[in-house]
Amino acid sequence: MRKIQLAFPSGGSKLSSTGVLPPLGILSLGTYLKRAMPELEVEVLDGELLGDRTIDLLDGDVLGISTTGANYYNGIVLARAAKRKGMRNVLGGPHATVKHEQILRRQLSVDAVIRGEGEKPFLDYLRAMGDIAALRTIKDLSFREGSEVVISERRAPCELPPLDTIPAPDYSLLGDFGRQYMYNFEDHPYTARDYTRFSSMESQKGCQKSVDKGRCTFCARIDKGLRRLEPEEFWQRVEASADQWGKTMIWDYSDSFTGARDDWLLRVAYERPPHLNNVYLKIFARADELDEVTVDLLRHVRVREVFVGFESGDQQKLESVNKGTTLEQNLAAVHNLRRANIETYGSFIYGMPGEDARSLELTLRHAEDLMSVGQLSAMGIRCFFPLAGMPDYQRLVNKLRKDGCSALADELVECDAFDPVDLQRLWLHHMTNTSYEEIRHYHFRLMDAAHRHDVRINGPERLLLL
Ligand code: B12
Ligand code: SF4
Repeated sequence: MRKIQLAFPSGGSKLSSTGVLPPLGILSLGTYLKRAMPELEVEVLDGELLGDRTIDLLDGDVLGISTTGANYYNGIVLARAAKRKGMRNVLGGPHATVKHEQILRRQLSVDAVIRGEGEKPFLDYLRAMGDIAALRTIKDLSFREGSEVVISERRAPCELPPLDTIPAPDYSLLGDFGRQYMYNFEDHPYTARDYTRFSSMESQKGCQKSVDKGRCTFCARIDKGLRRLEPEEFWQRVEASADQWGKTMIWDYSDSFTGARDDWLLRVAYERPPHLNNVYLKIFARADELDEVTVDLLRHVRVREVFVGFESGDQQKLESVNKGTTLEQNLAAVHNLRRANIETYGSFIYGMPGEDARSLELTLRHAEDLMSVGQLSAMGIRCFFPLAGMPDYQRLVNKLRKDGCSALADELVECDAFDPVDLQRLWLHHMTNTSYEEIRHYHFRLMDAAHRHDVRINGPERLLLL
């Protein structure tokens, strides 16, 4: 084996970070493989940046494809093209982790699927390729052997490596295309605010809330437990990503940054190197964690923007998806953030279970209250997207059966993927008491309110994953 290529297919909504931040999952994977097998040529291809050109660039021995529920179909187009060129295809990422068996049964272009965190099992797979007995011993691997699909056992959370041992991503794996991200950043809103670099990292894997109170039913995350970088390693990685001559924004993808119940955040705040005074962070956090003390620590860490999932303005709807937050906590969170001069990016979902005109009205009012009390930089709102792996995907299957649509329910279970927009429409039809038209009507009203408050908001074209 001479060369391995890792691709993130395009798909889903185009956001301001699309084509500006490279895909961290396959960069991390590629860095790990290159370090373990230095003789191997490793290339990372971002379909969000390259579009249809990705296919022309396929020329390795193995293609690793990173899948979500939104980009899976484009991933299969890549896999078929790669197969025609004689490559071996391995899928990974959140979608393939859940639908591994169905994928291997239905897609002959796919040779194997790795479930969950890919670094170690992918390396083991590359080393064992062709040796069926060795392949069978690799945990978190599914592959086809003749007409049989072999599914190995899953790694227990305690078998996963400490985060500090997974190397920071090596951006040189992007080759010449790496420069394109910098050119695209010139049109990003952060450039107008004097940032000279925008980068991403992941300091924590897992979600403490799902450990303590169970997962939100609309969440499709695949990691278990909670692991973090040591604060010293955290700051070393921040420093390595920073532009020492300019102003840097780093988006930490940990979900949530403020979730740990111990003193991790305190240590991170305490150990901040004073010379990194022009490096700022954007993070994900939950409203119930953003009390005054925590927000003060965020200010010390130099967090500038916090992405908070408010989801709905109807308390009953929040409870129906096991969100674990209250409307009062939402208001307190934006208030505390504002006092610390930290902006909030507010995220909402239309089409909660049982959503109707009344709950949409409550969401509209709550969003207005949040804009009045807080310092909102923007709001992002989508229609509910039930993805395989979410508890709500199973809820939809159950409801379809109850509504007499058993064939459709079976198809959702047995398929390797379902068209994303059809899924959204099915959900609205069977799980809510509203319609896409009514949602659009409320969205236009919310857009008016956002414009009055001078808060950026997505247009209606982003409500569905068209
Ligand atoms: C950052 C992010 C984004 C960014 C991506 C920017 C970029 N260029 O990377 C943006 C904002 C654009 C985005 C968009 C979307 N996202 Co998003 N996003 C995330 C987030 C927060 C972090 C992802 C990440 O980089 N993690 C860090 C890396 C190191 O981990 P990783 O990506 O999971 O990769 C590891 C494993 O998955 C695996 N792996 C991944 N790929 C591969 C490939 C191979 C071959 C192998 C072997 C292994 C492997 O190994 C990797 C290393 O350990 C996750 C939630 C989370 N915290 O994971 C959601 C998440 C991935 N997103 C999700 C969704 C739904 C979306 C959207 C559909 C939203 C929308 N409505 O449009 C779009 C789809 C985009 C697309 N093209 O498919 C879901 C996916 C669920 C699913 N089943 O598909 C997640 C899990 C959120 C959630 N809670 O449900 N997203
Ligand atoms: S949506 Fe966020 S808080 Fe809820 S379970 Fe998923 S990662 Fe945790």
